[in-house]
Amino acid sequence: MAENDAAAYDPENIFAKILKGEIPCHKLYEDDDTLAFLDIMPRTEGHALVITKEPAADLFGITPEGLGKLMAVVQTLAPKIKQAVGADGVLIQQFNGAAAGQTVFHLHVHIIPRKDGFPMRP
Ligand code: D5M
Repeated sequence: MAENDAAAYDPENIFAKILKGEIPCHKLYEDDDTLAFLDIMPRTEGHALVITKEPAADLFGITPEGLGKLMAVVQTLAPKIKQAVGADGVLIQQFNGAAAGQTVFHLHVHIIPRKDGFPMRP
């Protein structure tokens, strides 16, 4: 974990339980450092999440190296998802803290494919 402004990490958060195999997910990709799966409340078709295996509550709880690995997976996976659902663009989104809209306090990045003329659910 990074030695900075990191928020406290709850090892029983929902994504930690997915990592432990205690609750299921629709897995898209996995490697030693990351797991990607479909969002259970998709804002568009193909809405996916990429999470770290390193226990970090948010962006500020991970090392630059770990963050690099996470974003490298986002960079590789996003175009594949975009192509799979026939999207025209892809929104990459990431929240830090409840005030910013974060609801699951385990670092994750949203991959949200967007189609021309199709609104995104809130
Ligand atoms: O959003 C957290 C996101 O995590 C939100 O889009 C729903 C999603 N979520 C919550 N529980 C699950 C499970 N069990 N599987 C898949 N997706 C899930 P944020 O606002 O970025 O914290």
